[in-house]
Amino acid sequence: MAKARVFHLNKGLVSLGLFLAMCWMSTQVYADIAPVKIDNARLRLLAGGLPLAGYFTLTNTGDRDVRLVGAYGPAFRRIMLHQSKSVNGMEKMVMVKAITVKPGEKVVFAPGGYHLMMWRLEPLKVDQTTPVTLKFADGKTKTAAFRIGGPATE
Ligand SMILES: [Cu+2]
Repeated sequence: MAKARVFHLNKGLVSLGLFLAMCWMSTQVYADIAPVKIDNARLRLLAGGLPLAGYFTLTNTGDRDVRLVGAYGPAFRRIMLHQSKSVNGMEKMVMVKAITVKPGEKVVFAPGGYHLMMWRLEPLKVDQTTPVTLKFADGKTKTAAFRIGGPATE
């Protein structure tokens, strides 16, 4: 009887150990992914060497603020956060250091407002997709496939 009990205890410990190991592994995989949703991710491709504009909707699906601080992707030499503003009737672009999104809220990147300004490394073709990773202040990231559209992309 005593022997059987010890056996059960050990078995319990082994299961607990396995369970903890699995928890640890899943945290390792998911800890670096920001709790956000990226919808309608698209790029506006202009002719020549002009930088592209990146648009999307970013939703905070977590329970604390997220702070977007930058972006990068394998097809780009440089990506900056920009905002178009109308100043005295003139359209002007300004650099943005960070954008904070509160839990459950969203921020829209669209023509005339926030956008990614993207300098490409390689030629890109309309209707292809290319991955872009958004970078947050806490070091977490989220990657989405951005669909490449022509100059009329809105
Ligand atoms: Cu810009």
